Amino acid sequence: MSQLTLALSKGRILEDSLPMLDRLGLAPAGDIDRLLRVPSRDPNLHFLIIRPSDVPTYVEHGAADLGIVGKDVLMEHGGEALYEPMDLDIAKCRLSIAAVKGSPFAVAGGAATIRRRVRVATKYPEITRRYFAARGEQVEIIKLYGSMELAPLVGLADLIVDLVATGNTLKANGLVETEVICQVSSRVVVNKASMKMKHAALRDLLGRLQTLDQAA
Ligand code: PRT
Ligand code: MG
Repeated sequence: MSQLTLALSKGRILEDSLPMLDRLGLAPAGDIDRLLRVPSRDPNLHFLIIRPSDVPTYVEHGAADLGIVGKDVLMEHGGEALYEPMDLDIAKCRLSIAAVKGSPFAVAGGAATIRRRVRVATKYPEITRRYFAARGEQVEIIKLYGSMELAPLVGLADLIVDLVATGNTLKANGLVETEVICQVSSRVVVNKASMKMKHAALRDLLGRLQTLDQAA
C-alpha cells in the first residue's frame, strides 16, 4: 500500500479531528505540539501539522496527498486545483458580516445606503470582494490577520467579515451579525495527481472516513 501524507490544520480543526482519527486507529503517534511531521498509528500514514491557511498550498503542490481544512480557507484560496470529496461536518461555524450595534451598518444591506466607500475589515479579502461585487457594491477591503472584532470599535472599518460560531465574541464586543455569507465546516481535500497515482490507498482512507460519517 502507498504511503500517504495528510496535512492537518493545527488549532481547533486539529482538536476536532483527533477523536475521529482515534476511532479509526489513525491517531498521531508523536508529540503534535512540537513535531511538524508526525507518524500515525497506521504505518502507511503520516501527518503534517501546519497553519490552516497553508493546507491548500501543501496539497495543491503534492507535498501532502490530502488535507483537512475549513471551507472558509478553501474558498479564500480558490479550490479549483483540488478535489474536495468529503465534508467532515466538524469545526462548524458560519462566515458573516457584522457591524457595531445601533450603527447605520447594523442592518442587512446597510452598506448600500452609505454615500461613501464602505470599509470592510477581514482575513478573507477574496471572499469579501466577490460577495460585495456580486451585488454591485465596491467596498474598500482592509486585510487583517486576526481580531477582526476590534476594527469597527476603533474606526478602522465600518463592517467586518468574520467567522461566527456561538455569537458570543460579537456580542461581547457590542457587534451584531447582519448577514450570513455561508456556512462553514471542515473538508477533506485531495491532490489530483495523488488521486490517480495512489488511488487504492486514498480510496481506502476516504472510505474509512466515510464510515465514520455515517456512524455519526
Ligand atoms: O493561525 P491561523 O491564523 O492560520 O489560523 P487560526 O488561528 O484562525 O486557526 P484556528 O485554530 O482558530 O482555526 C481556524 C479554523 O477553524 C477556521 O478556518 C474555521 O474553519 C474553523 N472555525 C470554526 C473557527 C471557528 N469555528 C470560530 N469560531 N475559526 C475561528 N473562530 C473564531 C472567530 O474568528 C471569532 O473570533 O471564534 C470567534 C467566534 O466564536 P464565537 O463562538 O464567539 O461566535
Ligand atoms: Mg492562529
